[in-house]
Amino acid sequence: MLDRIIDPQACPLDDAAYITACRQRLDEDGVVTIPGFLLARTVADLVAEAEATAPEAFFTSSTHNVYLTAPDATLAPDHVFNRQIDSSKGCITTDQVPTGSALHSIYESATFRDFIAGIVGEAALYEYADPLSSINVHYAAAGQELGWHFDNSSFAVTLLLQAPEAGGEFQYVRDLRDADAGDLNFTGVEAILNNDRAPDILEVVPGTLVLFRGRNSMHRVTPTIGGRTRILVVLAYNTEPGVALSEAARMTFYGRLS
Ligand SMILES: O=C(O)CCC(=O)C(=O)O
Ligand SMILES: [Fe+2]
Repeated sequence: MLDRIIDPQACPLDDAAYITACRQRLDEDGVVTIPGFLLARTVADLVAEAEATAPEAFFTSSTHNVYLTAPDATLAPDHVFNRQIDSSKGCITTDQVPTGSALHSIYESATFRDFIAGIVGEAALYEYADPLSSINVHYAAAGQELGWHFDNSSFAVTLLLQAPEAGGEFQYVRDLRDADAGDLNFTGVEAILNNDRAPDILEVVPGTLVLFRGRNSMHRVTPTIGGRTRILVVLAYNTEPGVALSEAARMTFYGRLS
C-alpha cells in the first residue's frame, strides 16, 4: 500500500542490503538522507493537507539552552551552559493529522517501522503512548527558526514537505559532545555559538527522508526567509512500548497534554 505513497525505487523498504547500506551511512556520517522518498504526488497532497491544518497549529516562541535543560544557578548567566537560544515555530500533533493521511499510513506501517529499526539497530520501534507526540508537523514562517540544540532522543526521522524561498537551512556539527560519558564540551559548543567554527550544512529538498542522530550532534534550522513557510514532518518512535513524552515537554511543545 505504501507503493502509492513512497517511491520504492528511491527507497526499497524491504531490501536487506539497502538497509545495511543505510545503517553504515548512519554510523559513518551520523545522518542518512533519502531524496525522492515521497512520490511527488504525495508531497503535493501533504502540503495541501498541512496548509489546511495550519490554522490549528500551536505556536511557540521560547528560549532554551543547547542542552534543552533548565539553567544551572551555580554557573554564571553568560556561561555557555546557560546561554539562551531563540526558537519559534508552529506545530500540529498526531491527533490533528487527518484520518486517512499518508502520514498515518507511513508512520503505522510495519514495513516502514522495521526499515527504520534496521537502520538504527533496534529490535523494534513503538509509537508514543500519548496522543500527541508520534507525528508532528512543524511550520516555520518568515523569521521563525529552531535554535542550536542537542536532541534528547537518539535519532529522529523527518520528511521535508515544503522548503522556504531562502533560509530554513539545516546546519549541524557532528559528535560535538558525548552525552553518555557526561561530556558537555563547553569549549566546542561556545565556538559554534560565537561563529568561530563553521557548521556542516545538510542539503534537503522536499520529499526527502532524513534520519539523523541528534543526541551528540548539535544542530539548528536557520530562520525562514520569504513568504513560503517551511513545512517539515517529524516521525518519532520509542525503543520501548508504553512511553509517553513528559508532561513538561508536552506543555512546552504543544501547549496541552492531550
Ligand atoms: O526541522 C528540522 O529539520 C529538524 C528538527 C529538529 O531538529 C527537532 O525537531 O529536534
Ligand atoms: Fe533536533
